[in-house]
Amino acid sequence: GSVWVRGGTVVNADRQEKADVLCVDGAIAAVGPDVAALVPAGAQVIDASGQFVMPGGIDPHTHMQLPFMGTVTADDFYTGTAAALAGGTTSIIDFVIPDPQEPLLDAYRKWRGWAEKSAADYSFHVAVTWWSDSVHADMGTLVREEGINSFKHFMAYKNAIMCDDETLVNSFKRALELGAMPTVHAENGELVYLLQQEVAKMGITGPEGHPLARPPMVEAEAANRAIAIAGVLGVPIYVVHVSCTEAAQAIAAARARGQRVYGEVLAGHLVIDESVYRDPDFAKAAAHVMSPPFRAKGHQESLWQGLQSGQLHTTATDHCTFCAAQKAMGRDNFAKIPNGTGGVEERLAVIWDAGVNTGRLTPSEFVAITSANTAKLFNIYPRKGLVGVGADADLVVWDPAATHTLSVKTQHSKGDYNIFEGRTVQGMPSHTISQGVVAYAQGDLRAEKGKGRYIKRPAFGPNFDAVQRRAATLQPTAVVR
Ligand code: DUC
Ligand code: ZN
Ligand code: ZN
Ligand code: ZN
Repeated sequence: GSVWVRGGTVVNADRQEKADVLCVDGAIAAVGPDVAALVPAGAQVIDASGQFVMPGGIDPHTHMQLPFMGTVTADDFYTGTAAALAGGTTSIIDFVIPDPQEPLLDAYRKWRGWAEKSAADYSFHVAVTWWSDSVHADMGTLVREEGINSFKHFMAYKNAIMCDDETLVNSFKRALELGAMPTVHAENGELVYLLQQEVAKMGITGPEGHPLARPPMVEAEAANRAIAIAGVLGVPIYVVHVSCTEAAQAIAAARARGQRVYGEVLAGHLVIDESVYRDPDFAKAAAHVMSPPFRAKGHQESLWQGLQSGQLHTTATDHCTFCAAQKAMGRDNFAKIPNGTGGVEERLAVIWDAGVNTGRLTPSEFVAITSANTAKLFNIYPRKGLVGVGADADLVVWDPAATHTLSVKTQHSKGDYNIFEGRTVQGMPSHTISQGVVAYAQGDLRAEKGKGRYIKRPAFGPNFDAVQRRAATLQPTAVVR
């Protein structure tokens, strides 16, 4: 089939132009001012006049169907990717999270099975939650045979999936050998564990205790430690969900020293502050429990400035929905509230409205931080992240005049709460095209179960040649200043 997106303004990370886009058999066949002569008979036509035509969003951080903290998230790979498509996001990178001692390849195969029902294209970061020779070997198999080029490390969640320094160091070194990107959830899990008990001793058992047990310095310590380890080894590093000024500063300082450090920001952290945890309604406060927590308002400006200055690179959601009944598991102890919030469907609209409409970001900068940068850092560019001939026909047709009030009542996610509830945004997708097929058209979601494909991401890491050279000369005593 073919789709002719007519009369819009094509926005890429590096250019904007008035152009039609012709999609044929899942790929972009032409981009230009006059593609009419190339359009096959019977092509579907979308009138994009007055609209922007951008690469579909890529959310580099989601957790569909995640078994976590004694329960499983509400959105599975079908409902979660369907919600993504409704919001203009055409690819996700989710996480395989092995239990400690579980072979990485076993966990990987399990997640591949769960993800078969995806409606949109997907890929995986694989978490390294423990260390052994078999983990070292499995990382090699995942990179060489399965198209995995990034490994996740949880520095929090003690007695569960937390990495100690031995695991971090060994896994980062292995990632360097393989040309893969290590990524970290940066929070000092020992401090969180201690502070959760201290806060409880003070008699605070409700969700207002959650941010008290996870202050910004807990995140900054872990970010600094991970960055230092990566710096000594000479491996690039990607810090997921940077939520506070102190962690953003750690990244900027390392980059100023010439280190390859990348930072991801969640849509929620850009616009929601910690006052939500003081809501007297347990359900509302608990619905916002995710880690790292929402912060005092001042941190939002640091995150925006990081994205504007290019010191922070990607935006994501950490989409990880739990319903009220699940959040109630922590009724008497905030530490037992399953951590996670939604957003895969709202990310683009929230960032457009709070970023582009306010003048913080240009439309091209918006494309960079919602799609192109992720494609580049995880080595799927320009197949993804670009409106260009030969790229996958994953597009969002964006109506900058459309307004919508975000709400649980209109969302497609199976979560029963919307952290952006009541926020009116201007700028919404009118159409989402996935693999050259219209998957969403003005309120009509046509997500198809199983249509999503597993996307392999070849190894290399940014500037991998230089990294390899550095690895070849790495001395055990080398210290990088
Ligand atoms: N944080 C969350 O809020 N949920 C899933 C995992 C995480 O790190
Ligand atoms: Zn090795
Ligand atoms: Zn995390
Ligand atoms: Zn996460």
